[in-house]
Amino acid sequence: MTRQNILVFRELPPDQLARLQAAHAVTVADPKTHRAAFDAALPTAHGLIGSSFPIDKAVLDRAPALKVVSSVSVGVDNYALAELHRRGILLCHTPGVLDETVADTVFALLMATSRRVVELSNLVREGRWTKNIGEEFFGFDVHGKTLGLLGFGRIGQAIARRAALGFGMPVRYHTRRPVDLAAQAPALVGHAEHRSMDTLLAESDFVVAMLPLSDSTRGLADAGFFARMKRGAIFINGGRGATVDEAALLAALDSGHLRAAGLDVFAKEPLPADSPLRTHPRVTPLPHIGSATHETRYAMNRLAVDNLLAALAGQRPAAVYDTAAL
Ligand code: 8YV
Repeated sequence: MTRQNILVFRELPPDQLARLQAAHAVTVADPKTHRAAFDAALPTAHGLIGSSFPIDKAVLDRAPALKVVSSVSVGVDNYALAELHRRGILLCHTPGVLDETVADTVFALLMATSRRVVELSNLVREGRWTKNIGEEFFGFDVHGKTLGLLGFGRIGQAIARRAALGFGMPVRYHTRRPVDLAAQAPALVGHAEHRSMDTLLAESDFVVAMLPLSDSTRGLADAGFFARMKRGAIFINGGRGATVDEAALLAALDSGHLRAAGLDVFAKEPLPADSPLRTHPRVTPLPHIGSATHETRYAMNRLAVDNLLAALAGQRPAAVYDTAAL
């Protein structure tokens, strides 16, 4: 196999970097910190690997030799899909290996918002626990409540399993087409039911958005969406921040219509210091840690390296994203 040029644009675990260096000429340059080195390596790069940086038309225009982009993420909203498709450049990603970890993160947000975990832990930390906890600090049960899921792919189904089988929660999900549970998720047969968006919003005590970012999901959770949610319900976002109109979310919280919100993703990341979502008393914000465990990030990096090595060897990578499916 001919040695080709690889540009690594986000740090890899040393042993995974070594796998690439054993087979190819590798440049490591994170554009956020080493822009000049990144730009200098682009014109001769055959393969890119990394995440959290927009690989848009401008970047692709300066990479004429590029054959494959291997993203260390399941989400592909950082990539110019139509341009990649038009240029015949392969896009690989890392689905599957992070499903359970992201589902755990979403459940942590569900529990933290409903039981006010962060707020009450801070009460203890700040020495304000001076007498038995009274009603003003009570939370609301999670078990037995109705969970509404927007997006019912692998991660959505992992969340549904936790809810239905672990917490006795009736699950409602909304997707463009009902899922054949018997074939795709037999464990959820009898536990998860498809609903129209309006019915799901009206029925659910928790609404969890696990949506990829696309033209059809951008700003989907707007004022009308929140108004159609049940009074006192909790909103969780574990997908992409830009699927939510954050001003509408704040208004729904401030009006008291929504009880709370748990957010792992934001329209702008890192969340700007002046964002009211950062300090809102009924918002539990997290710094996009959905997949951020040692085990899962390592598995994502290993799969991304597998994908890249296979593509550069002319073999079919394990996880190719269909850039024609716009
Ligand atoms: C990534 C994610 O870590 O996989 C995704 O789509 O959102 C996270 O798991 C993140 O994209 C990396 O920046």
